[in-house]
Amino acid sequence: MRRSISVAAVFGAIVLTACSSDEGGVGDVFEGDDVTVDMFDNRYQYTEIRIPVGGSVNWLGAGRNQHNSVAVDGSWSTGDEFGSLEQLEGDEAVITYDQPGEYAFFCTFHGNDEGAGMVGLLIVGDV
Ligand SMILES: [Cu+2]
Repeated sequence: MRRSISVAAVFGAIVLTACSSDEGGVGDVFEGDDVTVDMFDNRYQYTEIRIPVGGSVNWLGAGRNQHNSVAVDGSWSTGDEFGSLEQLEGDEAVITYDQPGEYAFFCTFHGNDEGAGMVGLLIVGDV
């Protein structure tokens, strides 16, 4: 193991070790062009999502509770796309991301903008 491993990588490894499940445990990473992210009760299917510039994410309600996904920096929100911050099971909000960047995101019902609870990180492009 490299000595220069980042704190984030160590944290991710710990989470992956602690929680492995068949349908995407906490800490799972997705990398690809377009992705559907289930918003479970009360966590995201992936907590790290990597897409290219122009890639899209389908934020899909997949729980009994209402969920959403909002960028900490305010640059995007499923509420803007869906018309409501209350997505129930089967409700979709497809957002295409044209601006490269690292976007921390959270569910306004079950997480917060300080990284607690139902949160994740979206990385668009090579940043
Ligand atoms: Cu939620």
